[in-house]
Amino acid sequence: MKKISQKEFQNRRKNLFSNMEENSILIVSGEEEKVRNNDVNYEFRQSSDFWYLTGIEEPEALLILIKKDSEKYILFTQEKKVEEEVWTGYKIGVEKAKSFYLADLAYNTNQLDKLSELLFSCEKIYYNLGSSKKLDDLIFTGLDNFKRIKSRTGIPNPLIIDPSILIDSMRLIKTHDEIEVIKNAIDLTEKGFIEAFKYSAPGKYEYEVQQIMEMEFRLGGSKRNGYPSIVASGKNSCILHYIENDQKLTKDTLILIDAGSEWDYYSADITRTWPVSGKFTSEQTDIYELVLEANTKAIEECKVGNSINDPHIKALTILVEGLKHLKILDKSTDEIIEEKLYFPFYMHSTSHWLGLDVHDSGKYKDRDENFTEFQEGMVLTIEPGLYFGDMAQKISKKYKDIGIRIEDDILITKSGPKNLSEKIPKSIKELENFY
Ligand SMILES: [Mn+2]
Repeated sequence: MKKISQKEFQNRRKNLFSNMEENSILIVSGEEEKVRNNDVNYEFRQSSDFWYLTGIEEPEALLILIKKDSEKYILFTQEKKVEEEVWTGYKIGVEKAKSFYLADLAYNTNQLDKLSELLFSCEKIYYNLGSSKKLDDLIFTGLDNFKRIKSRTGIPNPLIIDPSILIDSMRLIKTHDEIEVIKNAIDLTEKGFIEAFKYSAPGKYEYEVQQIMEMEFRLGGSKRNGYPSIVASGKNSCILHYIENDQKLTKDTLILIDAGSEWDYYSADITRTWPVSGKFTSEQTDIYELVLEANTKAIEECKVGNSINDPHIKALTILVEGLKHLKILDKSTDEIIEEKLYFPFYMHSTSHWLGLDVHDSGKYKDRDENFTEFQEGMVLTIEPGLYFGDMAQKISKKYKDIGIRIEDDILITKSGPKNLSEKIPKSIKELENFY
């Protein structure tokens, strides 16, 4: 299955260079190890921005791009020491940083003084203050020194700019290869869901269903999940980020799974809800059909010319009209939306960007509240839901403990929305067929 090539990482750096201003330097730091206890660290995952630009998984590495007269790509990676590699595995080292990862120059992370020299030779520094204590210190010390000599040079401090102003908009538009990789993550997630549909039954535990599903992710080669799986049966389905996953499935209730495998750092994000006993009750059917209609109609709104707000308004309007039809809310649709009377039943938004992060980077609206318009290559989720948990039960008891969300992953194309997760069953008929 496809993975992102070094050629593609190189193209991304080229694009980034072309967006950087002349006489500037850009720094993106890799993730640092976090201690769990004593000499055991938390499982390492590279920072998404650093991965996006390098494809390097080593902790504490640094990427530097300098655009001044020419363009230079510099890497700092951990020093290669045989005595340490025998404990923690092979390091990249300066040779491979150049030969395989295509850096023009490479240093060890214990040579950071090289970076101080480079930093203050540019007018602008793209750096996300606060992203690394070590780099923050280095930059503040440098600024201090710079100020001291200002009385003689007259040169003002370099301007510090958040690099996400450049990187986020690049990550928002997916390339052909990125879309292929996201499809792989979704295909593995589909396999997991199919096994979960088949396995779930009264008497099984949520964690068992989770294991059966995630085994498919792992057997397919996915290293980890894009986020902790939500496996929520019965009233747990009304808790949006329920991850305890330790309850027994009981008959005539629903089970909601929100999960996504990660493939080559890209995440899927799918939700399906189905009946534990294999048959939707009439109350469950009322709510399920409504959420499904909101899901399918909102997907149709994912087209060039619309904005990220259009599918949300569509889904919300359908859900509100449905709640009126079921006699749960009784004001006009406009009033219900204006006064947010739907909130106890639907308290989250319909979409988020999807990519290296499950809630991927990219702007939703600008400071003047203009929503981002869809462009070819954007990938987002459509995930309407209705929840009859504690907030809703103050208004209506009839649908007590029913929580339903249906989530698909959508690619914006010139010819309309492409539902990348359309193969994962979601009609009542298809879901009941697993029993
Ligand atoms: Mn989601």
